[in-house]
Amino acid sequence: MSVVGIDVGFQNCYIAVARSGGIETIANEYSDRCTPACISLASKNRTIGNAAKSQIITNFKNSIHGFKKFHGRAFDDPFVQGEKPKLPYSLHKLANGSTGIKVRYLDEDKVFTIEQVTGMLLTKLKETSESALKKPVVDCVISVPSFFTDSERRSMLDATEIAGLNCLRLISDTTAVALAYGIYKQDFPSPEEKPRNVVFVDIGHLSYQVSVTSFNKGKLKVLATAFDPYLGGRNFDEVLVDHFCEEFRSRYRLNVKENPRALLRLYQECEKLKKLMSANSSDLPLNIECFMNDIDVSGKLNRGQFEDLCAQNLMRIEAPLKSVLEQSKLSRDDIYAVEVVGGATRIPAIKERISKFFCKDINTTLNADEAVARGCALQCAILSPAFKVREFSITDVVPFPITLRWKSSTDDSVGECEVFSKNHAAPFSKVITFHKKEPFDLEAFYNLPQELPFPDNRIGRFTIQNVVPQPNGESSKVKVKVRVNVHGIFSVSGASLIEKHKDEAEDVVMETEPMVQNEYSPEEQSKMQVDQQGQGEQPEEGCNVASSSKEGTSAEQGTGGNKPKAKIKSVDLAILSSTLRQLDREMLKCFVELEGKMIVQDKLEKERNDAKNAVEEYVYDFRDKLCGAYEKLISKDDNSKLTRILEDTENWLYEEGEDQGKQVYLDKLAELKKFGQPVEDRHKELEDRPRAFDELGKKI
Ligand code: ATP
Ligand code: K
Ligand code: MG
Repeated sequence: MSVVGIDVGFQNCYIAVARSGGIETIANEYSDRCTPACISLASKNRTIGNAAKSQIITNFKNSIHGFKKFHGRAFDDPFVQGEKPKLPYSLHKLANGSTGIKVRYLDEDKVFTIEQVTGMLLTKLKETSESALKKPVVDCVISVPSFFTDSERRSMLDATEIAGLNCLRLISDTTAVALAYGIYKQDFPSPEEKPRNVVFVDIGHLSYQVSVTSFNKGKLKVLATAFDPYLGGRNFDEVLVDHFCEEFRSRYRLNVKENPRALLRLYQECEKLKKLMSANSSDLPLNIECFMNDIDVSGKLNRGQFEDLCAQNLMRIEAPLKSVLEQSKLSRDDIYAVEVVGGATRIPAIKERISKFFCKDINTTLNADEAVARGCALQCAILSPAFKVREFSITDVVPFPITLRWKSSTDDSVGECEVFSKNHAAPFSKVITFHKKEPFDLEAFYNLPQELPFPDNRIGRFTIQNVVPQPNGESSKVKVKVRVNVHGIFSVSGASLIEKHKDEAEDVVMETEPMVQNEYSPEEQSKMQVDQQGQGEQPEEGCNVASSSKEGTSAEQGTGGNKPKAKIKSVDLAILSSTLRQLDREMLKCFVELEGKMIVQDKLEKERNDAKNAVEEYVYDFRDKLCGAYEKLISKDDNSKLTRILEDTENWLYEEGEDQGKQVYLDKLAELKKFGQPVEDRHKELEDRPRAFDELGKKI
């Protein structure tokens, strides 16, 4: 079984694998450990990663980047609408209201769902892992921002399925970093001692995330998370772009924002300038040749000026830091260390703000780019039976409180219960008891919409089916199991009806329970019985995905099994779930198939191109030799005859041979070799002869 962790960044993706020697970040075919989150579509194939990034400007309408935040989002979402004018490619509203991406592919207009697009990226990352590990990769752990909501997480999981991956866990970026930080440390306080609290900060290209995590020997527990989902390196690029757009308008009369290609180039140059400024405080130049209307542009800026321009962004650094301290009720003195990762934390002004806030030096002991991927690989290793890792328990938090709502079956009232509070431990399951005579709906939603980086606070509707009254006409006791699973996704994972049998004595325990009423009305809400399955410290899942087989647990388990079992029979009830913007399962199957077809198409196109390149290379190589090594081996006539054949082939490659099938090129190469091989053989023979003499000489 492969053990792979993937950091799917808004801009940059990293892969780490566990090998016997430990965790290693792996490089792609460009010897680059970073694979850009970029996909370029064309008339014959798609390119993904580094090759796609280099096409961002030439093929700008069909090069997709910056798409991670479209997961689980409605097309009408204000964030999506805000991004639309900034994007060189087009967005498209899908039938279910989700965000699709419209491109030209295989000479047709095509709309891809966001799951398909991320699926393409994951296909590439899967292939990269497979060539590093030299075996198929299926199981993996993937990181998501800690503030991803249910629909975003489900959408990401669908993308992994499209790429043929089996995601064992979606883990928060900052939790992955905490794991990478903690697993090898030997000096944590023992479990009964006061834990060691560490703050983790990850500022990437799009987002800013903070967590405060407590460590004891063998375990980590996230205490709180906070975030600014729309503050990242990109905001700092934008400030520079705006600054130079203004400058170029007055100095060169150029309207850069009207020219997508020029704007993309300016973004790239500004990002480079920003990175240079992290290491250099003097004036730095920005030069772009032939920028627009054949005009060369230039400008300069220093770090001080840059920081002035970015004052608004820098002011936003403090709030999430303050928030995690408030939420965890810790003071600055309780914080043992502050560890920062993510590319944008290299900006000196950002580091200064963080350090100033905590009144301590910040640590950069972790690899800022690779820590998330390494943490993911470690989590995958922990989950993998094939890999031996140190025992380490990971408890994450629920970032947004979740509430269930249901209608009364007797009147118009509505019942509500917050089933997971903010920063509740996750993964976690709970059992809630209802008294019902008929099937009923539970609606799950995030009850603090103002905290949500998302305008839609719905999670989904869960219908508990097949509920019937007791034989005597009374309401039945229905136990509903709700949980936040290993991916941080909420679900109603099981329901059972408790049957009482006539001939048996009344179940006293049940009678004395606080809620023998027919149903929960809002007033009775406080009496709502929420049985927590004792797993605060030790999540039931134990981070083990296989435990999904525990779905539909019987009621006894939920109530501690303290009742005489013989009197109660529990019948599992079917649950119909419909979650927000869930991709249709049949559709998902189609996408899996389609991805497979595109992979084949890319492979065929690559083989075709390789065959064409082989012809081209042969022509150049042979021509060189005709003027060099082969010159003395053949007559002048033969030489000019061969030269002509090569010239014809070269012309053919530019004309009707420009776009042929693979076989045509293979045939062409074979034909050329018919002429070339005899010469090559003679050359080889002549080369070998003196060598043979030499070797003979040595023996004598
Ligand atoms: P996200 O975590 O938001 O999904 P990501 O993981 O793709 O995004 P990172 O790779 O962590 O993001 O960081 C990329 C950002 O860091 C870019 O904005 C990049 O310009 C910036 N960055 C990288 N190096 C430096 C540097 N030396 N100075 C300033 N910024 C830098
Ligand atoms: K990254
Ligand atoms: Mg990141």
